Amino acid sequence: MTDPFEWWKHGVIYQIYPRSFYDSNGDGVGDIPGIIEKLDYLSYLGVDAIWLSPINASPMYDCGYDISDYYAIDPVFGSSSDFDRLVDTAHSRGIRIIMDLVLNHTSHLHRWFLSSRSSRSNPMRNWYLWRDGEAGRPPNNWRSAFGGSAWKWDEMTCQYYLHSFLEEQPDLNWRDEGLRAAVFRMIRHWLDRGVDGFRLDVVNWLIKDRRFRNNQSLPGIPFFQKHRYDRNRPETHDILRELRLILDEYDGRMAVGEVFTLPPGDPVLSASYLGSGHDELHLAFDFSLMYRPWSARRFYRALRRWTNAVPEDGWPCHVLSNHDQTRSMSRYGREGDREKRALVAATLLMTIRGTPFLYYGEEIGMQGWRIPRSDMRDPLGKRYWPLFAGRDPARTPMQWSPGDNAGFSAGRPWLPIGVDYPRVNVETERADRYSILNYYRSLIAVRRASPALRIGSWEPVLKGYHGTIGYYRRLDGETVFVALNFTDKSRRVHVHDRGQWIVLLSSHRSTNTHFTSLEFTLSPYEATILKKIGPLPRHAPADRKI
Ligand code: ISL
Repeated sequence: MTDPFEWWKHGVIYQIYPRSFYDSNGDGVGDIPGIIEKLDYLSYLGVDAIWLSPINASPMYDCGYDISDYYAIDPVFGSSSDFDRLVDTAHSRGIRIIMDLVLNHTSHLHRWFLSSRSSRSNPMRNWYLWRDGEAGRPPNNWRSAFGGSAWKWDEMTCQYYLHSFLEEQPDLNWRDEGLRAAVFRMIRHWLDRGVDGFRLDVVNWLIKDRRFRNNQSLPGIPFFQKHRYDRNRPETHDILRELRLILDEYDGRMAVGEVFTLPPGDPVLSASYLGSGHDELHLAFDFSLMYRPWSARRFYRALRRWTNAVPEDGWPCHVLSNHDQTRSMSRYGREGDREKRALVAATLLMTIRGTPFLYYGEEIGMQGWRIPRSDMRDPLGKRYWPLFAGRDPARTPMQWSPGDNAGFSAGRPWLPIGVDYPRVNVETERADRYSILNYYRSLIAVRRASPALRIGSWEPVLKGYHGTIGYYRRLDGETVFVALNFTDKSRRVHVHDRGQWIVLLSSHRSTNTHFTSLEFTLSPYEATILKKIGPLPRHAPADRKI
């Protein structure tokens, strides 16, 4: 039986970057009424929940990851009542809402920071991290993730404040009881308004070393440092335990944390934020797959490590793309093989044990396109141009139709539309039986109908050698077998398991095709999901091959 309170285990979670989803009022920026209009589409796709990147009031120095009022909705996205309408309408369709919670920092224009900054004796002074410098230099060697020192000198009170990202994003001081209480009050506010869960931004950075010790940096390369004292401090777990107690007071609410690490990722660290599996985060992102090149062996190993790291009572989740990374189509793809690889990756994402997170546009095969400097909006891209294209390519507007502006907006879109929109768009793909969109939709439907795929065991048998991954998913009497060919060559599958199988879904075969063994040839880039329908009947020749 599916426990409705555990929807976050069973369901598919779809990430919406609100600026880019659908613009209902022609100002070029996606908005909440636009999301409401597209709930039909999300029901058609079959997702169970949506995670919204930040929609709170913000001066948008970091596209909303710099919040100036946690209680308000930014007018560019709509009103407070639009948000309530979104929650109600989504709920009436069985779609849950996950909000982004940015708790490591606020905007420099948040009233907490304005107070904190106003004087050394302000009651909110300690809500942020203020320090004296050392002989005219910053208090220590910590670096901002976006480059440069993480400390900013403030003339007003002649001290430095810490900012792990932009200087417009001062870090909060989670050791302060008053700050903690204020944040937890705000969290209850959104839970009371019916929000089903939260995605916690850089959750592993919340607490900093009490003594502000220097990080070790490599000689001669100060920007390459081990973040021992400004990230992953042990006290972070206390905060998560407190948060979990609050969430547990409500039915069916969840938290997923962004445990940010650089490549190659750190599954053991990510899993540590799940605690015992019951007392910290419900889910934690591990970016290993996102950081792996296209290789069955590398993917298999990353999955194995991640699966082994998750505590027995915990639950994994998987993600191939998000608003900070190059889209999977562009990352894994190779000219000519792009779409084929996308189907293999999609099949893996939707059939592996753990909750899949699907980034908007992946289901139609959107790619990242280089954005001209004059159109760039991401502060990182502007800072590092031309060395780094920034994060805008992964944030271009959703491609709805072959019409003007890909049907995203009646005005000028905030970012240019991907050049392939006449072909890669929802309307065209809905009508094409063989589109990526229809494949995703079928995958989600197959997953929904199969308890083994949703919550069954994961038993790998083809472990990435020769470019294939194959695994069983089992629950009670149900057995599913998934075979994935990562290569552009045919590959033979030999698994000794006699029985009758039917194809639930395949990138290359018709649904319901009958197999009498798991000995068959996978076409180049074939992804096939089989379901066992029983033993071989007595009269069938046991060695008949397909
Ligand atoms: O985006 C990155 C590099 O391309 C990452 O270093 C990113 O900063 C990291 O994943 C943390 O991301 C989160 O917090 C940031 C925000 O800019 C990102 O959009 C968000 O996902 C600061 O809030």
